[in-house]
Amino acid sequence: NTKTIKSALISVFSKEGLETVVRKLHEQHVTIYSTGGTEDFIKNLGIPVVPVEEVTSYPSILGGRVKTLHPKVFGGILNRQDHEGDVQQMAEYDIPQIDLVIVDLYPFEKTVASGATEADIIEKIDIGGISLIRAAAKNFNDTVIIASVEDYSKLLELITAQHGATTLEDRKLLAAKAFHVSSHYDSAIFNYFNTDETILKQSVSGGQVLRYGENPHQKGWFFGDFDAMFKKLHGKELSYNNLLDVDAAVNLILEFKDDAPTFAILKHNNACGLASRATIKDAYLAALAGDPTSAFGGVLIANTNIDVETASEINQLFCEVVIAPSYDGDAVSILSEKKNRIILIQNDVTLPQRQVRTALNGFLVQDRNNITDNKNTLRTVTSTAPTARQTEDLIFASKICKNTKSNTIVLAKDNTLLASGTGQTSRVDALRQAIDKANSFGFDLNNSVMASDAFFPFPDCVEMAHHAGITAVIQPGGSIKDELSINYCNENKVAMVFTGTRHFKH
Ligand code: 93A
Repeated sequence: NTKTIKSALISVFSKEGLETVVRKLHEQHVTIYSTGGTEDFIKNLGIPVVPVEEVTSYPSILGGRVKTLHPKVFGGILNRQDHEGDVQQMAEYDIPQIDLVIVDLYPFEKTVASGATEADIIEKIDIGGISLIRAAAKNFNDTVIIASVEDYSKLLELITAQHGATTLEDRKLLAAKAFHVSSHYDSAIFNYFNTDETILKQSVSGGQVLRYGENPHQKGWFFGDFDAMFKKLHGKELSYNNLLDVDAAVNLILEFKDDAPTFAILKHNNACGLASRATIKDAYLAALAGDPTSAFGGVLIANTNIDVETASEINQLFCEVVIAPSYDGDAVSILSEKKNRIILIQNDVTLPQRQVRTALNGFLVQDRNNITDNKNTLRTVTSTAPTARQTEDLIFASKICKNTKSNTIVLAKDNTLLASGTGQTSRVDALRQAIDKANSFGFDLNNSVMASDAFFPFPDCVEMAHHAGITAVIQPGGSIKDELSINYCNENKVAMVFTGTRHFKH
């Protein structure tokens, strides 16, 4: 499917690099058609050129807005040479064949950037040029398209080394580059026009418009089916940040689905209080005691029914959202006295198995972290093994750790979150934060346990933990220096277990 270039239509805004191209085309006896300024430029080189007006029998009209937009031009570019009807019509309407199209578009972006007036900017929206590019690229089976000065070198190579012969592969590649140019060009025009809110809204159609995004000056949308997972029993619409917190809360509480009554309080997507107890009221009170300061304005979630007594306790606190799988009727009435939102979570709630977030000019997709550490997957690596009580707390702490921003350290005892270090740039800082917090809320860290989302590259964390009274540690393991932490634990009778599973949450 090799074709030889015998004719070319050249219409370029920038004449840079054009002289070499035109001289080479002339050497190969290529017939050149051209528009106004480009035609003058070629004529001045002493190279024969056919004005496009001669082809169309029309002058350039409307101040240049219509110069190439004509069936004789587009017919010459779009005709299929192996199509009988096309060949016949080419002859019937006396349309000249155009094998090569070279275009350099009006500089729209540069004009916008220069601070030109709107009238000047609009005049720089190229219509004919973009159509020439798209037509030639569409018909890559027969036509060669050069839509950018950057492709001149490729063209020169084809004219020189191959005497104007091109393969289907050459033409298709140039077509792809041409559509890249045209799509970028149209995006730039869209961005210029897209200052009006109604157009912007349309650009994310299908989403539920939220009051605003993370902050009041940011717009926000939610794409999803909230009602498939929850029933809102009371309160105003959920905000962007509420939805993020509800997501974090549901992910966290699902870890305790089959456990004793468990209550969690979250702030900024992290648990600031969490406890399992014989009753949900006790679990709530223990969770609240974990960090009563942070609990203010938090998102609350229970793994079981919220009864009247618990509702009365919750009402002492200002919170944003309360979530539970069920409520006593009177509990809803009590909670409804406040402005908070009350949400009923469906029993068989399932979360998507793939997670999506934006990154750079695209987005990232990953599987959900479906691994929950359990007794059977733990490997004791120290001479001291954790007791049954410690093992329960280690698993408890690990489940919170998995649902907390990295780097994180979680300290727990007796099914109670004592404190955590969240979203720190170093694990030592996370531990220091956790110890300080636990101390400030009056917790005794003796015989407490520590969970880490990732391995310890140095023994500094276990040293600090031991000095604070911590006696058992859960971590993935896998550092080349694991031995240093293990040795330290052995010397100080601290039990340590490896899970083999890292739980980063970035
Ligand atoms: O105003 S246009 O959209 N109308 C047209 O029919 C047309 N045909 C080519 N602009 C048009 N062009 C553009 O003119 C080309 O994309 C190129 O940027 C420029 C070349 O004009 P000249 O050859 O007169 O310098």
